[in-house]
Amino acid sequence: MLEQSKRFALEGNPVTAVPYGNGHINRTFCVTTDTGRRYILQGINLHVFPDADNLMRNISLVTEHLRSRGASPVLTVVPTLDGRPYDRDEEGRPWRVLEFIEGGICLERAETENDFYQSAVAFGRFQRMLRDFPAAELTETIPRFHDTPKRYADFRKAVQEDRMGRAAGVKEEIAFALARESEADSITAKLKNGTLPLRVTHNDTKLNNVLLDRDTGEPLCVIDLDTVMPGAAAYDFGDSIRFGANTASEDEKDLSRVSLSLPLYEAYARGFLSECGEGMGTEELMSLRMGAKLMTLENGIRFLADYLEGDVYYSISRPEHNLDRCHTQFRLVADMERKWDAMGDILLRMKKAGT
Ligand code: ADP
Ligand code: GN1
Ligand code: MG
Repeated sequence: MLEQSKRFALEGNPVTAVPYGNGHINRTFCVTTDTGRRYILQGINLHVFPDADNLMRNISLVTEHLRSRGASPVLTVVPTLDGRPYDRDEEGRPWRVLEFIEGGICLERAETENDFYQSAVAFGRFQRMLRDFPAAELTETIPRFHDTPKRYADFRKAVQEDRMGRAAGVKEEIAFALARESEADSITAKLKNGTLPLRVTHNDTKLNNVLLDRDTGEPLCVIDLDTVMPGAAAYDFGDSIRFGANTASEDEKDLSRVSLSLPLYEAYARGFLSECGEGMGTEELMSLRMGAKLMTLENGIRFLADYLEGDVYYSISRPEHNLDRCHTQFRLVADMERKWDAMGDILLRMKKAGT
């Protein structure tokens, strides 16, 4: 990895490169140079992002826009020694370097309600700042990323092919998913017929994709911009809830610990709407609740499909890791169904209070 980092225009000579963070997609390292400067070195997952040129072009367009709107710090790409946005190794894998954003903390779980509130402010602000971004300029890095009906079609195919012979062991999980398929187009249909506005969204708003200021706890920077694309506000709201308002981790084995925390849900809604709630009509506001359910369901079927396909998409660190992840998502969906009215009331209360 050290050799790889030497091909970039770093300040100083790289002396260490250690695996870093908990992303499921890219291979991430923290590189330190002899001047003490730190950088993030990432091997881009070619299976997930086959078009590195357009991926890096999106990031540069989005970060330029954020900068022009006063965001600081903003994710910054460090060019190669010959001025390109990324490098390719002998096997053709693309590598990029980002400036390490110092002074931030990156959480895997919300330690306090305020942490989660602040992450909501960060993602809400991100979405607001991109309101006037010319969406047509962006390439869809992963086409139909949050098109839940398409995710269902992929899931059905994985079940049918049953490449690893695992389907017989997960009949209940498959039945759970299929029983909810009729809801899959709740957001996509409304985007298509114009009932919901198309916005530029982050699309992967896990808590560990935002940095909070280590001293003040306030938003520092939204990171992991690989999936910034046109989408619905509900996608960003929903994905944050699925990950951060779960009382357990995404891969918790003890399912009795998994539930939706309504206080965390409420804190997130407050933070998110304080930044991007202005001008949001009731239809879009109420779609946030459906976003929470659909993003959780969608991730559940994606994890299950990957388990059936032999764990080819997400990094795993144990044999049934994807199945464990699927279980937490489905358990959370079931809990949301129980708390459905309360989830709606919280949003309506906020509208009344003019948050
Ligand atoms: P993945 O797509 O695999 O999730 P990320 O871009 O989210 O990759 O990076 C993985 C982790 O690396 C993040 O969760 C965060 O902890 C850390 N990270 C990424 N970029 C930066 C950065 N510019 N500064 C500091 N930490 C970063
Ligand atoms: C992946 O890249 P990372 O780890 O932040 C995935 C998301 C999933 C998430 C589940 C490009 O996010 O869509 O929701 O794992 N990213 C991509 O934890 O597929
Ligand atoms: Mg990430």
